Amino acid sequence: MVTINLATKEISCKIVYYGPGLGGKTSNVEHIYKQSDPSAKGKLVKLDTETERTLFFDFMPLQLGEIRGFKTRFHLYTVPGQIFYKASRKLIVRGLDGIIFVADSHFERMDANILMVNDMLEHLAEYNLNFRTLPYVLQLNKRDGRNILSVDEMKRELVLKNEPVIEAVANQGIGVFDTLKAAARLVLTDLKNRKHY
Ligand SMILES: Nc1nc2c(ncn2[C@@H]2O[C@H](COP(=O)(O)OP(=O)(O)OP(=O)(O)O)[C@@H](O)[C@H]2O)c(=O)[nH]1
Ligand SMILES: [Mg+2]
Repeated sequence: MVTINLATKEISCKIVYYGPGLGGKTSNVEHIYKQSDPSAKGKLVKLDTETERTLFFDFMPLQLGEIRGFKTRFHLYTVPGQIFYKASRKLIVRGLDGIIFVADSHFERMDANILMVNDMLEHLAEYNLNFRTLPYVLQLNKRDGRNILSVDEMKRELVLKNEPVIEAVANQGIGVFDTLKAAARLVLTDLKNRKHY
């Protein structure tokens, strides 16, 4: 849920990275963390297992410029992609303003991508969030992999509406900021279009 603080002139939004296990969600946020100016970022909070799989969430607040004199603050979360953390994913979806789906481009991960798309749609429906109007970006990650599907094949399987589709190699930082910018733009446009603001 977008919150607007009139006293501090700040707008805060929540963006969640969703997707299958080991798809590269945490790598996206880590890259953003490393590349962001210290004055613009908060702490990167990570709760993970000994093998660096996200256990509950990764979270980082990030300041991304101003609109009409208001500072825009984005809170970035990643869900744990392992199947059995479904309950944690549901908690993290609560109150979100935008989603970035990080798909794994490997041929053998397509089933896992589709499973997670359905898991995401299920959780959104549980909170009565309308996917049709929700800011949503599809990231095709791991484009450096060997056994990967073509962009067209992936789009055929995974595009759900008219969302921006961005190719990435998250652990090298390729496509990471383009993805975040696309999502931020959609969230801020959505905010402007809402009549009750
Ligand atoms: N080759 C390659 N490896 C990547 C890419 N993106 C991430 N990785 C690696 O894939 C592994 C998993 O990445 P994470 O970012 O931890 O994946 P995750 O989606 O957060 O995984 P969970 O927390 O378990 O859901 C790490 O070893 C990353 O370095 C990529 O584009 N190409
Ligand atoms: Mg993770």
